[in-house]
Amino acid sequence: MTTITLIGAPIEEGSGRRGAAMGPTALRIAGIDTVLRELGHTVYDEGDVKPLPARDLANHPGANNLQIVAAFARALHDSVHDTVRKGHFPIILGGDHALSMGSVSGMARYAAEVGRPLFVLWLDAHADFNSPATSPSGNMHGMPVAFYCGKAEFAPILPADRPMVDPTKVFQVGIRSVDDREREEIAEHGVRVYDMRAVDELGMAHIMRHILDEVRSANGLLHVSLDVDFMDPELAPGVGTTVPGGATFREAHLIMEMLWESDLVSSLDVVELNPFLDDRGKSARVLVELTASLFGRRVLDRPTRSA
Ligand code: 4U7
Ligand code: MN
Ligand code: MN
Ligand code: MN
Repeated sequence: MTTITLIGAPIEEGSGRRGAAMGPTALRIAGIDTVLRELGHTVYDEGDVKPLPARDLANHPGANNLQIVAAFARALHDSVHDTVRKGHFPIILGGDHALSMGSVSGMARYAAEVGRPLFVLWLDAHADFNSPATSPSGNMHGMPVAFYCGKAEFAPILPADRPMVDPTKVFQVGIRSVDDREREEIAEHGVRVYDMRAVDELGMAHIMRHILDEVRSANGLLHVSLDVDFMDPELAPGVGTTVPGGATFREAHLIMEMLWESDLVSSLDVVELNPFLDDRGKSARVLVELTASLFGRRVLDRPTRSA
């Protein structure tokens, strides 16, 4: 069984609209701690991280709300790193996707310390590989992947010596909305993209086996980042950036079940939930169900993971 620490990150300033700051509260109200305890895990809730506005950073024209985004990234970097060093599994309750600048960087620091490669499974409609120079919106929730891979110019949000993630160890699944400059960038840097067409053609099980085999044979750590808009808007409408044609209920659950059986996952972001846009708590509940599947809930016993 796993010892889990929940870390709330009520940031919405990366998203260009209000509401995602209520995400951590909605996930708690939907019972994320209870379902994990019912599965036999030990769960601590750290409450929400306290951002200290990053007044050392100047306003940046291509990076909206840079100071507050940086403040959350710094706080999360430290708190995720401390959590994983204690041997706990961090679950970051978002908050918009800019928070992954901090959570993934904190995991990258830990991975460097223990001498293992960090892989990222990015479940999203979007590639989130913009930077202040390429973003059509300036919204930093569209930039975390470029940030933690170190493949674009950013203001000094984290210390200059921070470990980067190798973009060829980032697997993106569910992608269906990519900006023109972003498309060039992800190809140039070798990000491993399984777009929705690949999901249609290959099937989710095939894609996941492929990814998990690679992580396992490299003895890697695996960080999972789940953006609500990965799922189809019919299933999860509580997000500001819905894109039609997303993952189904079963596709999303299959991923989580295979991740549990793999025993490879080290950390999880649950991001972009906007309860203000949700339909009677539907999306929050789906996210809690998916988290339960990632932590061992299943229909029948299967002859795999012993834990
Ligand atoms: B999310 C966008 F232009 N690419 O950069 C941008 F389409 O975390 C959207 O995946 C980014 O929800 C979406 O603003 C960020 C836009
Ligand atoms: Mn995203
Ligand atoms: Mn998205
Ligand atoms: Mn294959």
